[in-house]
Amino acid sequence: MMKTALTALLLAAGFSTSALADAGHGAMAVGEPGKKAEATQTIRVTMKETDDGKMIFTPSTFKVRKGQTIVFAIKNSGELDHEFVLDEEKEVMKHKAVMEKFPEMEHEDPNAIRLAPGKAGEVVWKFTNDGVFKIACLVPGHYDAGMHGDITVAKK
Ligand SMILES: [Cu+2]
Repeated sequence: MMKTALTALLLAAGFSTSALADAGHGAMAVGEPGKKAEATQTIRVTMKETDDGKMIFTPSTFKVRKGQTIVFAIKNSGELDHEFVLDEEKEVMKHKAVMEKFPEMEHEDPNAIRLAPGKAGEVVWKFTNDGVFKIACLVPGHYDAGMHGDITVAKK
């Protein structure tokens, strides 16, 4: 998405431009886009709906180390579109609120991927800070149906 369009959406949703600046790339608490050649681990993640009405990531908890570059190899095994968004919790919750107002909003960010049913893709990410971060699907209703998880980044 073009930055001007995103700014307009965020302003319409009641967010300040400083909130947008906080979300700027290059200084994200969760880390930065990784280079696949530097990846030390590939983690396979499946996204799907369950028979009892939940939506899940499998697995939904992850442990990595600060400084590691991870390839998340993501498969949508469900019957609906799903997305994998990687960020710190406060950014995930801000983004979730925007998505609820603008469900058609698309992500073109390196920390996120949206996949149609049956599709697979990758997010390559370098974790530059320790802490606990989130993965989430921000298609409206999906987070609340269970579609989120935690990534714990340990100090070296
Ligand atoms: Cu979803």
